[in-house]
Amino acid sequence: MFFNLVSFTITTFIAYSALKKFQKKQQKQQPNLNNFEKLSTLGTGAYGRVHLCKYNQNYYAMKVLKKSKIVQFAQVEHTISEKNLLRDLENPFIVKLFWSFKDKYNLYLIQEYVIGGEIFTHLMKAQKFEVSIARFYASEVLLALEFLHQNGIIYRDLKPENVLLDINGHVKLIDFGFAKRINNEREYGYAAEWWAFGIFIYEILLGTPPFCGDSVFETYNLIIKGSLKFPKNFNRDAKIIIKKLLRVNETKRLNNAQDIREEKFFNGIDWDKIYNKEIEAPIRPSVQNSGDTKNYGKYSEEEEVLDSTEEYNDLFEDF
Ligand code: ISQ
Repeated sequence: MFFNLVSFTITTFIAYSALKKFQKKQQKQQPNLNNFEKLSTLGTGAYGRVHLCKYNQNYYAMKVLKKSKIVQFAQVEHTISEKNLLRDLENPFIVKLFWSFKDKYNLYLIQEYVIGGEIFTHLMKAQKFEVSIARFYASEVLLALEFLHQNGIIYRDLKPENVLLDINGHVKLIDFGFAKRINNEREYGYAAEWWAFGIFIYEILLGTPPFCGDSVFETYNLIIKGSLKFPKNFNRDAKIIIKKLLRVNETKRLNNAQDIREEKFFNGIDWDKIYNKEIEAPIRPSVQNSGDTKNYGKYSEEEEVLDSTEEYNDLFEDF
């Protein structure tokens, strides 16, 4: 009788411990598609959509990439690289990737939901930003690019549409489909990145990009001519830094973060405070709750067309 009781107690204890261990493991395990409640569309692109979604009372941005489209546009390498890069990166100004998974039709990237929308939207509303506002955004973007370059990565897609604002108005870079790992220090891509940074500063100060032709060909010609136009009363320090960043000859171009930080345009910037988000942002996005989508455009919620691509399955093994 006594032994029975002991054995019962031990068995119960073991079973209970096993159950607790299982529950803990379950909690730790990565969620799957069924765990996410898909809400409205935040954006659309050639390869798929980004949806607001909810999991465990929290909101996320779910980027859904159609395998068939990725194959059609020869973007298999880019999407796998986007996932791997984002998974490895941690920086205050870069969107966080929480989980990724795939099914028969799609690839899924579950990223933090950046509630303030694109800086582009705020720029269009304001038409252009004052120098002090542009300087703030340029400072945060510079730190993001500097971090990427220090990690041997070139972003290659800087534009106001890819810079989002968080709840407090600080920037978050999204979309790492074009980003590239570099193994050569003296790589030409860094100079091209800082060129894009010059375009970014120009665009947020004036509301339009500096080189804009009626066709790609015309735009290209304007770029290689490098003839820049500034309005009469344009800020002097801004003009100087933009000119240095947009020099056609990349060997003469301002092309490293340290030198750029030291330009007069950034005079007075406390870089540690910028990094720690201790400088109050100039625009605080207006939101009603943590799942508010008012800072994003409206999209029709189309029924998904499922075009199975099982034949491509091995292409996405590394995703
Ligand atoms: C995060 N929040 C909102 C929109 C997004 C779009 C793409 C990637 C991440 C995002």
